[in-house]
Amino acid sequence: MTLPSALRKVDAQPFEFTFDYTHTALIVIDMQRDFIEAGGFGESLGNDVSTLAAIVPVVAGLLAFARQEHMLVVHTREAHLPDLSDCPLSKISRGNPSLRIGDAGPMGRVLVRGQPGSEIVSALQPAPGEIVIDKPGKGAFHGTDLHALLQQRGISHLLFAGVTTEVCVQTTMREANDRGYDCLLVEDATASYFPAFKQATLEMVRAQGGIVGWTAPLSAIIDPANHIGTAPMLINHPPVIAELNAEFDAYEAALIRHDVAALDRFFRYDDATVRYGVAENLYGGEAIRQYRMRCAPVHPQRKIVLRVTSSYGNDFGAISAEFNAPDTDQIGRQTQTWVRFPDGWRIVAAHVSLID
Ligand code: TIU
Repeated sequence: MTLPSALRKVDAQPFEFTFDYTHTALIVIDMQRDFIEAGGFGESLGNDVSTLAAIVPVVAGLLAFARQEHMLVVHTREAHLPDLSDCPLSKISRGNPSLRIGDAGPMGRVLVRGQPGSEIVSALQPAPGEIVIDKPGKGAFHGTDLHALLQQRGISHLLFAGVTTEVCVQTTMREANDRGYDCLLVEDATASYFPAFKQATLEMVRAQGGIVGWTAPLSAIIDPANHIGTAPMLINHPPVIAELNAEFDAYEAALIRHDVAALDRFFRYDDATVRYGVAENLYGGEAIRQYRMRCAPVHPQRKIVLRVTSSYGNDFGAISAEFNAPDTDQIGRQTQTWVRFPDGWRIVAAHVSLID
């Protein structure tokens, strides 16, 4: 697996867009059946949905690129709670649609979470570890924790794809721009029911020196000539340290309550994972799992007395801690090496020992 540590330079409008893909997320807006297939909300508003389906292969190509580069991927869906308590009356009552939000249609209740219409189309299904956000508004920041999720992960740059260009995509891009993100809209990975509105949106986004952001086609983003070197590695970046400490706290809590299933999940299940315990050398995820099932609980008064956490880049860290073990009067030490995988942080090596 290559480490995500390169800068890219994209030939974009109104000028070059530079991004470090360890600090960039792809936001795929509302590629759900309600907008793209017949029988959903888009068609109920009187739209011809066929123009939207055409971008699915391009969005799939962009997703493949983002995954290859280990970028954070966020999918959004415009979908309300079943009781519509998060849907303003103005949104339900606006206009004269053939089906209103919450009505039963050919793809279940229109624009309601969990209904077939709110599913992301099959070719663009989220992969494990990718974030999926159900949003009540047109903008993905309104009424969601998207900003906090991006801040936690040190994200500063966003690539945008999805539908519809001038409604949910543009609204979200403007929200992001006001929150300090550099945003690039991928021209051929977005579509509108009204081609002229798409064109106007591309132009207004990049006008006035990129007043809202940049635009570029997919080909300019995936061009291998874009690589312009290695980004400086962020060491001990506070959001990454906070994530590692939260993982450590959760691991420690699972130890105290002897939650074997939870403890198992913290270790990467892989032959290369190693755990040196106080009295055993365990090589591989299976050996660690077997040990967990037979090991005794830790002393309930066990306390962490010192902890040092370090991180290198967004996806790698080490935690060293001293703990007291009241039953032995000795000082315990443990060191864990953590790596962020698509489904979360996992320990890949650990060492526990006791000294007098
Ligand atoms: N109607 C329309 O163009 N769009 C929406 O209602 N939602 C999104 O754009 N996702």
